[in-house]
Amino acid sequence: MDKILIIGACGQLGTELTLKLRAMKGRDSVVATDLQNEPPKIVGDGPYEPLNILDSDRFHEILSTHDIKEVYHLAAILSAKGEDNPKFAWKLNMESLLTVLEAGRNKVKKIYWPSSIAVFGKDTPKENVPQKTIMNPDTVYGISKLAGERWCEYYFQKYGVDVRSLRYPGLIGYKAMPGGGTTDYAVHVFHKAIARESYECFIEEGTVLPMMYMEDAVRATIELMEAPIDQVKVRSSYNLAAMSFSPMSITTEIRKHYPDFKITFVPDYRQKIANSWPASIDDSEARADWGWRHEYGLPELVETMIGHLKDTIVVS
Ligand code: NAD
Ligand code: AKB
Repeated sequence: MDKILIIGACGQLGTELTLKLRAMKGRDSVVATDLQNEPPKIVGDGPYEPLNILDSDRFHEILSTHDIKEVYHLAAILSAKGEDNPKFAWKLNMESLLTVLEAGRNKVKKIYWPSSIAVFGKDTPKENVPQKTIMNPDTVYGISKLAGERWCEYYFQKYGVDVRSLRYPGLIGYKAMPGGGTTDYAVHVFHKAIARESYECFIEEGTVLPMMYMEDAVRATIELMEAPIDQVKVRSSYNLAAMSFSPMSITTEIRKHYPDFKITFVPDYRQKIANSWPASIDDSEARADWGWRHEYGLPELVETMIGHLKDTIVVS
């Protein structure tokens, strides 16, 4: 079996993708890497190498040592954190992608690199955003994701690099905390409700954004990576969708389980980012090309998140 390398394996998505790929392909077939010297316990069961992906010599050393054939490159600075240090966000998000794409011209046979709804901006239609539309992102994160999509298509067209990509909505899971995005509120809100604490939400109550339960996102990723090559027709990045909701609509759903849950809305700089993103996405090309189907809507998401978190969070 071809060996897989995951870059950014200890993050919100990487944790769950590493666990799923190891369960499917065997723990020794999946080498997890991230900045830290030791992985957290949850991803600890299998090979792990510390890697700063800006160190391309170290990346190539790991590729050779483990004879890696597939790379999932997840390391990035996300939308909110990116605005603190735009130059560094650009450097990490772009340099690392080019390092990985170059490896795709040699030994690596297949690459996965995620894009985001952040590629869209305030000139993009708000509802049912089609695959091809006006983009004009407003954040350094969105600009880097859009440029990244262009690089992916370029490396596919020019060098035949088999790089595949999805434009994820906000991802919500219970195994790892989010790492500096605008949609992070949709994870934090569960932790507060279950701890019986009130939550001060940094996004306005009525702002609707596209979202997805992590299990759907991980399944979409693996399905795209395992699709026959002739079914992968979009070589920039596929639109991907499951549900859309606002802070108030997720609160209403959570209150079915925790009727006393209190939330206040104190928008900060992340509101402007949220305002620039669409409310809903048309993912019909992913559905037609490689059979994408989401499984979780808002009620299923809320029930599943609470079901998993309620025994692990201390009630205050
Ligand atoms: P995260 O911030 O939780 O995880 C990123 C990981 O990358 C972290 O563990 C971090 O330590 C690691 N990392 C940072 N700098 C690194 C470096 N120089 N070298 C190696 N590793 C480094 O992010 P995430 O939410 O897991 O996102 C993963 C990918 O999915 C990103 O590319 C992100 O843009 C994309 N994405 C995520 C979401 C979401 O809602 N989580 C939505 C759309 C797209
Ligand atoms: C963020 O909010 O930055 C991410 C994303 C949608 O890319 N969750």
